[in-house]
Amino acid sequence: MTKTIASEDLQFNILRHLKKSLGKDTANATLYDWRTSLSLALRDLVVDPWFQSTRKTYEAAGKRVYYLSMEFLIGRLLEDVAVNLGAESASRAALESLGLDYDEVVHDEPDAALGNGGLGRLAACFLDSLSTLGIPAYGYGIRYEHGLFEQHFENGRQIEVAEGWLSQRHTWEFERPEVNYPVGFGGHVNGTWEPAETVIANAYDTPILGWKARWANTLRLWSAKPTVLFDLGSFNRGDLVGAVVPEALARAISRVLYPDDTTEAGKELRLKQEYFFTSASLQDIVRRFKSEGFDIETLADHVAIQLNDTHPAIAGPELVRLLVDENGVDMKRAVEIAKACLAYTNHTLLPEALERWDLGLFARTLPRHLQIIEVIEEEHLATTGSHVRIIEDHAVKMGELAFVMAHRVNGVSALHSELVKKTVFHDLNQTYPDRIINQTNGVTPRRWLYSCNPPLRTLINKTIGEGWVDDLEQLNRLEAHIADTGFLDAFMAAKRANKERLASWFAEKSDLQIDPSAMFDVQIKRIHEYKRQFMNILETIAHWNEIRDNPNGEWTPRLKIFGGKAAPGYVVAKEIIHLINDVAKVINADPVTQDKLKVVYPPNYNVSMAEILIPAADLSEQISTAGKEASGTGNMKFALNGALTIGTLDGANVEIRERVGAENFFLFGLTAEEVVERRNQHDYSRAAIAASPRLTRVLNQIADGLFSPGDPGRYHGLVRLLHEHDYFLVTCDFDGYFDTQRQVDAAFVDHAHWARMAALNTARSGWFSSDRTIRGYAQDIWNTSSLLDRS
Ligand code: F58
Repeated sequence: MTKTIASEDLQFNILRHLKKSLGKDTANATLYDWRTSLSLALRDLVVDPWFQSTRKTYEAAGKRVYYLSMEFLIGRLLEDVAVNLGAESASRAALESLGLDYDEVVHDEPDAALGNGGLGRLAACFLDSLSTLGIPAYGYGIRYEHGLFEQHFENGRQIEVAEGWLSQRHTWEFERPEVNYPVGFGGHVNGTWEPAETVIANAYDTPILGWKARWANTLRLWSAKPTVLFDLGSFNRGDLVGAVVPEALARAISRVLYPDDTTEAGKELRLKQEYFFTSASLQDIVRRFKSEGFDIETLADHVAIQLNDTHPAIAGPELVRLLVDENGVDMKRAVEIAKACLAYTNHTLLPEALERWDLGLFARTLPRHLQIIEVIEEEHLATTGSHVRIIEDHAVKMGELAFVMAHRVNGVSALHSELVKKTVFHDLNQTYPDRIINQTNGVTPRRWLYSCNPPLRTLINKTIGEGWVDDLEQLNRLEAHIADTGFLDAFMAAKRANKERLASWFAEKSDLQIDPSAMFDVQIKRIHEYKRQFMNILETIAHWNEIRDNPNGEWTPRLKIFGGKAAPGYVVAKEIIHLINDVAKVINADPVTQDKLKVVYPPNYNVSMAEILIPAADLSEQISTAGKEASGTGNMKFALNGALTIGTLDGANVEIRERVGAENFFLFGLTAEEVVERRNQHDYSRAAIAASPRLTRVLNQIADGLFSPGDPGRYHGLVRLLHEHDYFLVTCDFDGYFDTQRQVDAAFVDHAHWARMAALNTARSGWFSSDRTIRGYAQDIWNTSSLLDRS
């Protein structure tokens, strides 16, 4: 339980750390020094709850959850820790008395961006919920030296620059030089595996504190080190570069987060990264299990391993290898034990995103694992009569491997889980009919409402108390106030305050003047064709045309906000970014539409930017081609913060709409089934373009170079794509989207009604807490429970 933290004590400890840990005095301390000192002072307070949780876990001798993920998109931690400790106001006061501003100090922290997007952020939300719920758990991943690249725009084009979060001290982690494991690659199997190359995985632990500091789990990230630090022989022979080569090769494994898997080059390194962290994690898990004196036969009673997508799917054969080769378990039994421990979460239906490794590469890198996979495959084929192979077409199929080796496979929204059964794993689902289940994603209310939205948090606390923070469904108590105009006014005043905060943020970063009374219409996510940022910008142009055609009409002022990065090798996504920036330039300079329409695209969208944008949004764009977005989690964050959604029946949009009410959601577009049917129609995109004068006009304007006057051919490729291969049906959904946007315009100016719809979105989004999701995993997959004593 939290003790009240006195600001005087905190101030004392900040000054102590400044002097004793950083060797600085107040006269020459920088913002970095103050932030680090505050972080260390707060970190001191995390250690006791962390130790207590570990002690209780050992005493209970029950099951631990191990969440294996290539990505943890954490963002900043300082505010998170302050909030969970109940030390926010003490920190504010302590800094103030030192002449410092808390918000400025907190915002100085770089994001830990060890992830690409939704999948990595989900892992971070899950860690938060596991700790809040008091479920003993470890997150396991890679301590990348460079997280997700920084995005810059040069003349509207995306440029990638290496990110360097570790160039500063990362205050939250504890290095564990004594916790290290060898990880081998290549070589031969002569009875036993003799790897050709070995690197060392070295652990770094970050405590993850739950709400009210009742519990803390550990995020253990692995860093790759060489077995021999330095080749002194080469050095002494004068080969100065050769002397550091082994070190450089080993360290390359944890050097950088893969921003995509679209390039051939570096694939081998990616496979090595996956095996590296999976092997180290499993060695650590088995070591911990054995240290408690349990019989290896009972592993699955103590260990639940969740695979976050296929990236750690090598865990199946690796666990079997550890059991057979290092613990003398019989092969058949080892496969059984491994299956009982493992479960797999699928996050995508895009076939190109399901990993497959070239057989030659796989055999060269992991020869022993290939043998084990052959045994697994043989057993699967022989015992079930299934024809689905794991090794096929000269490739190892990691989705199939993960599926066969898991006792449960889950999708991440109701629609997605059904589509997983019908499409990617259709045949395996027939063979193992009870294996696929659903666990709809969720988001942590601590970060995504309590911390990022102080005005709304204050209003909610005043209205229903603070119980919602770890019991989010309590938000439904707000519904009792929905007819109270005082409450609705206060709700919209909170929104307004967030919009003003965002407007000043924009003013600081650019010379753009933003009117906070305009509708803030936001699409923030990775740039991908299926997410259809392209459709959004086409609609923006169409709307601009209509305003120009009738400049004295009653137009609802709108600010279109885009944010997101494209994978460096994804050419079409990068062209879409360029187009959005080019369109923004033209529209923002147009005196006719000046106060009616603006387009902004702040570069380098990340977790911290989301924390400013989401609370300020009026409209949330969730417009993917139905059947393509597995779930979405941004969609939940927006609804929770009182934005209305314009969206398709895709991913978790379906469940959001069911919960907030169809009348509080702007629906358009083809359904997943209609999408499949439409694709079978001849020349569907040309037909859709021909049937829409509005879209035809926009495409002609782009093709004529209206937005790229010096380079009129710049977007011919994109325009042609829509005519010839509009796989994501932008053309077919365009008119429906445009018309629905006009309904949004009309609704927005009815302030009272909009306020009611917005407040209902917040009141009815409680189910989308990641606490609910984690309870589902604990019950349906892991068979674990909370160790919190709720006294
Ligand atoms: C996302 N996947 C889904 N993948 O697209 C999204 O619908 C879902 O809400 C989210 O997972 C959480 O379930 C996703 O983010 C990746 O980032 C891959 C990482 C590895 C490289 C390829 C992209």
